[in-house]
Amino acid sequence: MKKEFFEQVPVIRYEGPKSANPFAFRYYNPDEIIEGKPMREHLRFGLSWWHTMTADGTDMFGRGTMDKSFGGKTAMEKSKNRACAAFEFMNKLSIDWFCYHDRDLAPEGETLAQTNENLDEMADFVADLQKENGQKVLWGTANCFNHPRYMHGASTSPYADVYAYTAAQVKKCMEVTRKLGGENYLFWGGREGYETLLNTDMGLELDHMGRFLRMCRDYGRKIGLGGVFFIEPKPKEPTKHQYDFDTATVFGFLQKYGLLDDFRVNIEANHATLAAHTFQHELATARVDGIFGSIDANQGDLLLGWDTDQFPTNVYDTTLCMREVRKAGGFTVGGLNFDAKARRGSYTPEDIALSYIAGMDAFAFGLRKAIEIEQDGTLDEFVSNRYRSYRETEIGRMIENGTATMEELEAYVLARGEVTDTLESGRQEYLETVLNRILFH
Ligand code: XLS
Ligand code: CA
Ligand code: CA
Repeated sequence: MKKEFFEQVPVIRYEGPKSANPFAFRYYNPDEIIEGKPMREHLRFGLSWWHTMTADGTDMFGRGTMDKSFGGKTAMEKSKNRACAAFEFMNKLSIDWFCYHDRDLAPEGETLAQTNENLDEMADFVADLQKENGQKVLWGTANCFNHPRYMHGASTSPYADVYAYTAAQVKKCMEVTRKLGGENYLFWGGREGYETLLNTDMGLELDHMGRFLRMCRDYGRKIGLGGVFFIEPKPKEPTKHQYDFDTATVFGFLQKYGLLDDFRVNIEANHATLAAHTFQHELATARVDGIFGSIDANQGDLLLGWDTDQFPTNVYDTTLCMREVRKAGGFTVGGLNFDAKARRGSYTPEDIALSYIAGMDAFAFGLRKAIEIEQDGTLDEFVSNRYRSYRETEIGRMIENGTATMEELEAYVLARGEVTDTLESGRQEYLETVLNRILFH
């Protein structure tokens, strides 16, 4: 008989909003058809291998509180048991996707060749589990930030040998991701950034990173990685100033280095707040710039100024997020990867399931409410009406279609006089009440 790793966790089913069963979904009903497709396809939930299968609660002040060996004794045995446990967990929670770093899947060896062998063995193992269970890779990525060789950065390291090592590691990770049928491939900046300009040539480092990503794209396409390359913005941590600060910064970078056709952003909620933006702002920026790709679903704590990667339960955020996702045309390539971990004190295997249920239900609630907001129409009508002078007046139409000149605008205002009388209230508090009415009826 197949070994069960999460014995304490039953198969999680939808029981509706009134259910008080902790091991049930109240809003996520995976196969419920909404607008012609099942909820699971609207939300495309993903499991993060690192937080879920390997991270043991170690933090800056203390050792691990969770046993993530899943009964394995050697490093490879642990990796294999983790993989079996991951698929069991995804099956029990109706999760269809997963994301990983190369080093989450397999342990590092003494040499790169040995490390690659371990990774190949694990890739075959995981590929078999995929065949048996059906889950797919939303994205893979290389961990080019943990090892001491990356202390000064990876593709932005001042040392050419480290740049070369980074390329070798990413090459292998792309090949593995291709083997596992990965839809997309991700670059999170890791240590691509700096602490002080006293020792840093920023222009050179950015050029190296741009060149590196072009090389990765070309190699990825060459081996048949057909999806999207994601960049995940983050403003700080581990470096003081990360080069991929936020979505707007990444957009400028992609433009400058000619990467816009192949790259989009993977937006993480906690990184948005670290950049002093709302999650919604980052999503809206990506939509407006045409580079919305995928989401790392989590939330930070505004009283703790670091990357806490908590499971998302704030329904205002999940609703406004799903509203943006829908405005961007839904998830066409990406999904909602839970880059989130149970708190260090929530150390039992049940807590992992309860955390995922909390996050999945918060986003399922958000999806349902985002649709209700559209059906209600009040917010969309308000915004549209606010800009009506660009449609309904002659001068507005001239501005809108780009024909108005400075001279014409000056002549218009000289003839019309003061314009303050045209302004209306922004009605922010009323609109917040509209949102509450829809969320909590
Ligand atoms: C770290 C990032 C990282 C990426 C994948 O802050 O969130 O986990 O998502 O490397
Ligand atoms: Ca992330
Ligand atoms: Ca994070």
